[in-house]
Amino acid sequence: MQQTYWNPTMETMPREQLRVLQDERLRAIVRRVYESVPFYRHKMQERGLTPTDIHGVCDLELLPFTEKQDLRDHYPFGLFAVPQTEIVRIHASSGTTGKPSVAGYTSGDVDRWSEMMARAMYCGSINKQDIVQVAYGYGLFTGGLGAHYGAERVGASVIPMSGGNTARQLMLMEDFGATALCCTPSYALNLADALERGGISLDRIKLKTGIFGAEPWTEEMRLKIEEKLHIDALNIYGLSEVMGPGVAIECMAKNGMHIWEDHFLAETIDENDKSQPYGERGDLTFTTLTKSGMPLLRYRTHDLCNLTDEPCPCGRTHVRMSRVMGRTDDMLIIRGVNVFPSQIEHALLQVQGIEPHYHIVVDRQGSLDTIEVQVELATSMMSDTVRDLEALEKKIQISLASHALISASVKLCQPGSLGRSEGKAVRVTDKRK
Ligand code: DLL
Repeated sequence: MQQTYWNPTMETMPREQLRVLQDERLRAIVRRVYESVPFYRHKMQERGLTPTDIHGVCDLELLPFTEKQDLRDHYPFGLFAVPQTEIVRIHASSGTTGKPSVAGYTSGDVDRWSEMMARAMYCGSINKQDIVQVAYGYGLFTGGLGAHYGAERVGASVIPMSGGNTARQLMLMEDFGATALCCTPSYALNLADALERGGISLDRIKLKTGIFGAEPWTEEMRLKIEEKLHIDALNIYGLSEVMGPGVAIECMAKNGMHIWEDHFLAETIDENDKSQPYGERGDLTFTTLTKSGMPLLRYRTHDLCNLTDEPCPCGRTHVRMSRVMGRTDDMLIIRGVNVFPSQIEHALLQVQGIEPHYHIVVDRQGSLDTIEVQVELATSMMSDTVRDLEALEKKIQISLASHALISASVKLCQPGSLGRSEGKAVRVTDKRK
């Protein structure tokens, strides 16, 4: 596989050498948080630990976990490891209710983040020849500015669109000749549909790559987007507490996202809080090795995935994480069956005749949970008879039963009738809550 690396030394570093670097960086970060963040000093003291007990990655399991609640308890700046005068940027997690979790960045952090996003751009073969349309939201959300700085770092021309205003997005995409698009996968699909609806032919669009993330999506959704836009669609992962987009990104092998392990130590943790071997699904947990504004020890993301260190054809040596299967707090329990919205997406996209626009409504009748899956018909199905549509409904139910193990009622909706997202899609209404 033909690949150009942004930072070949780091991206292809032999794993033994990477481990030596991680050991060194881990010792340094533990010392720093012990000295400058009272929360971590107390947590370590409770465990009878001092920084000299941590010799390297082999001692990682001795360290305490950090939960989102810890960030909330120390809202807004209580976990910062530097004086406020050193902080040049503040971001906060998405979420509309309650206090957000806040992250502070020093100029060094912003520089390292841009470098990691530049690596991500190169993973998608995006370079100074490219025109990058950033349709992630700009603001407290890290998507817009994260992608922006990375695209600028590789010398691309950036169109800082932010999210929304679909008609204008399409006009400028065409007029400016955007070759790369950064947004959520659900918004990419909306843009693709709007192109189709507007009768804009794909020859007028120069897109070749999409860098999509910030929400769970399936392999089937990738194929749909690639087919509709004629692009390579790559998955990018990140979270504001740890950095923002670019913690991990797929290369053109499209087989898992490389986690930049010179900056982050990743583990997956099981229900008993034990670190698991590669290959086992668990709660993705990060220790930041180089962050200076707000370093984190063993931060529990609650994103479920597995890790692999199998060699990748692209030549990068950093471990890969699988797609996020769901978050522990996204999991729906329907009559005792655990199901993630992404399993429902997977089941739906096995069936021909519908579009990947769907919404899940969970309710309770008496003591019984009910689940309705609303999904849009493909325009080509609109002329079908009632009997054909009933047959389609049945097919979807069977697919849901076999792929997601749920018995759901299915509501077929008119094309374009379900709400569209401009950022992260909201897939579920749970009326039981
Ligand atoms: O979503 C950062 C980001 C921006 C990532 C743009 C990628 C692209 P938060 O708003 O803090 O940050 O949300 C983080 O989003 O814990 C996951 O649950 C979810 N998430 C992010 N990327 C992916 C992905 C940004 N590729 C939370 N697949 C994370 C699945 C994702 N879920």
